Amino acid sequence: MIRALILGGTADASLLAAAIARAGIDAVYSYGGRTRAPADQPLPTRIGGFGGASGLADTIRREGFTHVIDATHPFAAEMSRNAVEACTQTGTPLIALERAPWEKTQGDNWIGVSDVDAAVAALPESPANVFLAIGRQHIAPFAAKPQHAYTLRFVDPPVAPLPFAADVIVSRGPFTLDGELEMIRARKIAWIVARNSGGDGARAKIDAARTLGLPVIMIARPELPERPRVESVAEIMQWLDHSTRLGA
Ligand code: 3Y8
Ligand code: NAP
Repeated sequence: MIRALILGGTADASLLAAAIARAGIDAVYSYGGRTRAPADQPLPTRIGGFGGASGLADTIRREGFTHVIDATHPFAAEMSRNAVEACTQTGTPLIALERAPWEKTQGDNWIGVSDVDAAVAALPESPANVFLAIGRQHIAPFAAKPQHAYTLRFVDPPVAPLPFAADVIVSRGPFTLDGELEMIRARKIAWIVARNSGGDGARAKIDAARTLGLPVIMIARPELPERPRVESVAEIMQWLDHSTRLGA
């Protein structure tokens, strides 16, 4: 009998939760607890960390999970690493639902960097209007270049003082091309810093940058350990169905 743990927190994870609920599969949806009011899910939901890989392994044993689906974000590297370790420790089948990275296309002006520090280094020295579309958790390094006029975008209003002067847009996304074009034009944004998240929820700013011929400093995804990965909900449902037939 399947009892699945979904490590969620993304648009794809929400689509997966709906499919699993429709199929009547016993499952629990897990949020990391990063936002004040995460979207409701059609499954029993837990919020907060497990306490590292060992805590996740204990949860798998205690709750009797037979399958783990890592549907977290490509930049949620620690969670993904812990899932690989915990599922190895407990011998639990694991699969990742991971969308493909965005590919540079005709007209894109991308500056590829490996991490946030390299993104700061890639910004010009002369003052510019810069849009940091990388959330709340990793903005501190930009304090090294306070000469820029920064626009940030958070899911929730900031609770702590910002490490540098900035204007904060509070918006959860998914975002639209028209909305991004309007915001970028209104603020005369000249540089955009983004992560290569993939998916549709965050890509409107990339399309807007191409339309306006703006440079995008694109932060590459972190390396993740090997684990089975698919890009569609349908493939996850086949994986679960296959496990059922094998009596896993
Ligand atoms: C808590 C769940 C849905 C899910 C929506 C997707 C799309 C919109 C785009 C920009 C980029 C960013 C950020 C972003 C996007 C979707 C998706 C996606 C990027 C929620 C959610 C949770 C989070 C956590 C949050 C992070 C932050 C990152 C904002 C819910 C809304 C920048 C990623 O304030 C914080 O602490 C926020 C933290 C991790 C990255 C960061 O380091 O700040 N996501 N985002 C999940 C949990 O607790 O487990 O609140 O309902 C989910 C979504 N965020 O149902 O349609 O699927 O990617 N999320 C990035 O791409 O760089 C915004 O502004 O252009
Ligand atoms: P992270 O840095 O990889 O994980 C840090 C710790 O947060 C994990 O070790 C775990 O704590 C806890 N955690 C993370 N995701 C969890 C989940 N789904 N359920 C339970 N605990 C979780 O994670 P992150 O980048 O902060 O992302 C947190 C959440 O936001 C994830 O659900 C992710 O899908 C979502 N999200 C992230 C981004 C992004 O840009 N990173 C974008 C969109 C959505 P313990 O070690 O205590 O178990």
